[in-house]
Amino acid sequence: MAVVFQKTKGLTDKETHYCPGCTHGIIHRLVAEVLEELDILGETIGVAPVGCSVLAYDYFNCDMQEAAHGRAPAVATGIKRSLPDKIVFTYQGDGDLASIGAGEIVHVAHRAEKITTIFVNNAIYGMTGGQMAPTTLIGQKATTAPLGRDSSTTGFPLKISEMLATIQGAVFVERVTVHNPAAIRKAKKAIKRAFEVQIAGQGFGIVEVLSTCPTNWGMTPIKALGWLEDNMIPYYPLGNLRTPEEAK
Ligand SMILES: Cc1ncc(C[n+]2csc(CCOP(=O)(O)OP(=O)(O)O)c2C)c(N)n1
Ligand code: SF4
Repeated sequence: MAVVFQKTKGLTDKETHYCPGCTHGIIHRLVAEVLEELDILGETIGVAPVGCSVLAYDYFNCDMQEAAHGRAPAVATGIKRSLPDKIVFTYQGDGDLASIGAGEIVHVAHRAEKITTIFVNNAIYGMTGGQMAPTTLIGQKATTAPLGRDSSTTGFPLKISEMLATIQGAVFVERVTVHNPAAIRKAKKAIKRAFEVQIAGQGFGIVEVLSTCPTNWGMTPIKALGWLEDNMIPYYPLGNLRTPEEAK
């Protein structure tokens, strides 16, 4: 019988620890499929974050390095500069990248490091139990914002992709989502393009992926997908913000 679908070689056989309905797993699969399709699994080094995806080094079937919270772009910089022929990516949540790691992500773009970042924005600190992140929406409840985020005391959610798109060294910036099959196909295209930009040596690339955290949002997986569509996409519009052609 013809094989019509099989698990990508880009993932190991390890069962993931993610909660039911968490979209981290879908994003892992897309990255892994892209690495396999571009035939770069053997040359790729991923940098795992601190957050729910802290064990990503067990799931991606390529060389992996763990970094301290928020520091993945700095670790990736060292790897890429010492091994320029390798393909280097970071996989980071919004607490990791937009809070403690805000400086690292700005300066990796500022230095135009030739690495790729997969930025998983689920608008909350997942691993540590649902505290407010810089990306938490106004009115969204978190353990540290039990009445919902209030802009008068905590400001407004940070639009990382828009911010990075103002930096010349960030040559590929796109925001995607994985809340339905059509969106997942588009997300994969963006991830592939970001890695192609690195292969062509064109500069820093980032794909922000809107993601769900049913556990800390206090929703069923299905409700969480709808909440993402109704609440996250209006504030974090999807689409490409920068291509290498525009960055010239
Ligand atoms: C230096 C340091 N500060 C704080 C923490 C605690 N910590 C671990 S994970 C995390 C937040 C993770 O949230 P996010 O990056 O959004 O990833 P998610 O778990 O939602 O995927 C925090 C604050 C830590 N491990 N190290
Ligand atoms: S806590 Fe949230 S982000 Fe972490 S695995 Fe569970 S659903 Fe996913």
